[in-house]
Amino acid sequence: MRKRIAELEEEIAASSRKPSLTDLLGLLGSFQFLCGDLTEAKLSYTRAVSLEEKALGGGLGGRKFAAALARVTRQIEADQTVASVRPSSEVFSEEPLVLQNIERRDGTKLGYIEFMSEYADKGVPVILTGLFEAGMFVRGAWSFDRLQEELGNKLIVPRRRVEDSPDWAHLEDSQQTSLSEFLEKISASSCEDYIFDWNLPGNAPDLVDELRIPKFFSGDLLQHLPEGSLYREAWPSLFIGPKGSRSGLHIDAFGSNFWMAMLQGQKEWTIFNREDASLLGPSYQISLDPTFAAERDLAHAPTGTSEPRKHALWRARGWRSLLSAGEVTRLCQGSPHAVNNVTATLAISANYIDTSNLERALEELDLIAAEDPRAVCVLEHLSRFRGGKHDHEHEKQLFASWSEFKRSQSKKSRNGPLGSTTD
Ligand SMILES: O=C(O)CCC(=O)C(=O)O
Ligand SMILES: [Fe+2]
Repeated sequence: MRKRIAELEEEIAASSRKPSLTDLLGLLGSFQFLCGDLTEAKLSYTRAVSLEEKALGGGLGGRKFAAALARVTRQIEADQTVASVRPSSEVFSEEPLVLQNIERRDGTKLGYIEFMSEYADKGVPVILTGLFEAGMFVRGAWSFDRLQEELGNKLIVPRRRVEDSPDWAHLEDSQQTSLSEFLEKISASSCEDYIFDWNLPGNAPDLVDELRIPKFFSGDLLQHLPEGSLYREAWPSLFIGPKGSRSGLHIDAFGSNFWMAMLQGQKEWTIFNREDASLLGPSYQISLDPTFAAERDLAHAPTGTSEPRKHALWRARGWRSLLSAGEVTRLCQGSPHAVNNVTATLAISANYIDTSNLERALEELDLIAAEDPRAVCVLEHLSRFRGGKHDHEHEKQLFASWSEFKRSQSKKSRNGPLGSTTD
């Protein structure tokens, strides 16, 4: 709450002009939201948004309060769901938290269409095996030694877990360090920092060139965007975590799907059903990407599947499994998840959009574009792919080379929307 008040103070200090009625309504909405007066906050934001819309005449950008209205609306819906399933007698239920294992499938035998219908469309996570052996990395999977050799002198700002942080996944920036120094510290187990989502295409283009993208993810629609667009060059990214480091419960941004390939060590993944996100006590006070009240319980009972539920929020259904070196996991948009590094780990991952999450991603991008002009272009380009079907083309090749992944998609985008191509 203090962070949000500080932001509001900054906004006021930076504004040299007299506030308009729209700004005043927006500000009033923010304070009502902070005080928990959600119905009133929604009314204030609704009025601010309708004044904004009148002033803008239908443009996509410059809608300062559209995201705020969406946040408070989501908060009201989530709170109603929690209230409807939480009679007070159940608050300290002793029922165990039961989570299923994430299903493992041989990635060399699973068809693209089955992958899309059984996992992507149903919101079910999966662990794919056999992809490393089949050549996902042209020169063999990367090791700590290889990274030390190739990237040792790169400077990186790792993240650090802060229990009460309102930030995404409870991670905040730590001290800058060289990769070499970081690797020394994690092998000596004297480190709480976590290299998290460090951009590889920009920092290690030669390494990325060795990567082959499995057919399950090669239909990434972000690759159809003009070169340099927001999100297009952001992934894959690198994760190096010491034993015991952790990312808190979160949902990935902009309605994106996610894959992670595990190069070294083991991570414990806990994933909740996306329909049950409200049961985990989300707060949308700071951002469209919520923090969760259930994070605290999860962080203190991260292993095993039979600890008692701390409260009825634990009715949420989900999965928990160890992801080991040589395996690749894939997660659907909207699924809350938390990850615990059981050993020191090395992994790469990407967020992406395909036909399974396009509609959802467009909804989120519309809200992001309201404030961020770079997202307007993403939204406009991706809207052209609406209505596309899962593309059988992806059955043909197990992997796309890195250059095919980047180039072929931009070539296709010149041919028009998915479904209108004849290939
Ligand atoms: O490996 C991790 O810590 C989780 C990564 C993750 O969930 C993300 O980047 O969104
Ligand atoms: Fe995530």
